[in-house]
Amino acid sequence: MLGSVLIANRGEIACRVARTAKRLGLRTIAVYSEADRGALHVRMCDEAHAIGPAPAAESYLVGARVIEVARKAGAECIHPGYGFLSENAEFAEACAAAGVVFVGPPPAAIRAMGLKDRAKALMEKAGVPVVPGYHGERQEPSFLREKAYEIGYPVLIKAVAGGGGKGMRRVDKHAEFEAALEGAQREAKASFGDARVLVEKYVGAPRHIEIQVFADGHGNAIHLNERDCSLQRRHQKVIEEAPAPEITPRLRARIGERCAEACRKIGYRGAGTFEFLYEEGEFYFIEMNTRVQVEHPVTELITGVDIVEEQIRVAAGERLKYRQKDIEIRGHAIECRINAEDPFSFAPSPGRITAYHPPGGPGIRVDSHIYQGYLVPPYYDSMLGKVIAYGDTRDQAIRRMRIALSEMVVEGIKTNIPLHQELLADNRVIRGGVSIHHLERALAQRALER
Ligand code: MV4
Repeated sequence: MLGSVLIANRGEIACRVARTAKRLGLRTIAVYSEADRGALHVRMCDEAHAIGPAPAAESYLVGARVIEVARKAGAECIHPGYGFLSENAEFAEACAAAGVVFVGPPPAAIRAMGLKDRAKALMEKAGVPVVPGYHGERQEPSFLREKAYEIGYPVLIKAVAGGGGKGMRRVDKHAEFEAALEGAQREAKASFGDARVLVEKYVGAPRHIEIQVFADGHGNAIHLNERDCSLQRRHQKVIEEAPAPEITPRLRARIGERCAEACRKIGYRGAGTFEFLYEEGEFYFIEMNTRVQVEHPVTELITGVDIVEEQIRVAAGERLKYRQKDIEIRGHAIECRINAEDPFSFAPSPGRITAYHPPGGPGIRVDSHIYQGYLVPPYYDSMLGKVIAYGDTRDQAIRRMRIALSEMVVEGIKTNIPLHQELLADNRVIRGGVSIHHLERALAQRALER
């Protein structure tokens, strides 16, 4: 087993990784920017090293700096958390070159999955259902336009290197295709330095359902069931839950096994997530994430698996502790992301936290890095942490969450707690199974009613 870990991240995920690493007996090594001198992850770890100025581009994103600290501190591995360096294949390679284990998949897998066309082609070959469309090499406008016609409108043009909706254009009419293609290519080139696109059938009102997988590189690959992450705004998830409402055990086993089999076929290792659009009983693969995700706790609560522990174990070359038959679903879990932002305008709200009281009690988990007196810096994303509620049933998890949100005190800054309370009072959210458009539609409706 590994003896020490450098955690190349900040905030709640750095604290989350530190907890499991300590329990496994690893020496924990934090890195921090100038803005994070007083951060909780710095206090929680056995030692901490400064890596540069507040902007992430000058600190948390500087791979060479992180590796230099890892070498000096004698870190045996680097856990990248999510964001920052977590899906950077060059960084994973640089770790290997420096003799430090990267806690994540092989660089080739990160690279392959970072390109949507390659990911789709690999998954299609492995028997995972993908969104119908064209994801080949050819990029001539007339050819792609012909493909769009064959696929049938509406279609969606997506940047091959894209993410988070950038370089994405919906096209409703054949006459509008070429202008939309130009726009998508321009945006893709500017954002990713890669103008290539793919064309897909536009799925009208799907849910976002993702499957958590794990592979150990010894031929064992399992799925840890699904999460429903449909409640999102501008590609930022707001509430996630597991299992997904209405998914039957049969459907779950079928899609889960396809994902696990795909992992075996591509020689995947580590934690991963297959993202799907789900509509009318059908799953359509859109992309794969090769990191631990923000919403991993809902999966942990329903399966009892510590996802970070398995990540570290697999990185150390060990076998997974679990076989597929060991993975069960017990109860239901729901997660609210608590952000420092105005609950109406969504403007970020950095500043000093003057009072803090976290919720608690049976079935409540809080993954956060904030404390009374903490100064929320303006440099990073606005997430302060997550409240996760667990119950025997979905209804009980939601009840516990409502009470938890009402108990929670965060003063001095604005938070989105009122938004969560509003959503958990919405009958369609309570019923479950809303589409990816629900939150933005509900917000538009709210704006009209004010
Ligand atoms: C789609 C889609 C509809 N049809 N693909 C958005 C960003 C990227 N991750 C994939 N996205 C979508 N791809 C087809 N063929 C709708 C979305 C989409 C979306 C997907 C998941 C979660 C939230 C979303 C919000 C808007 C659009």
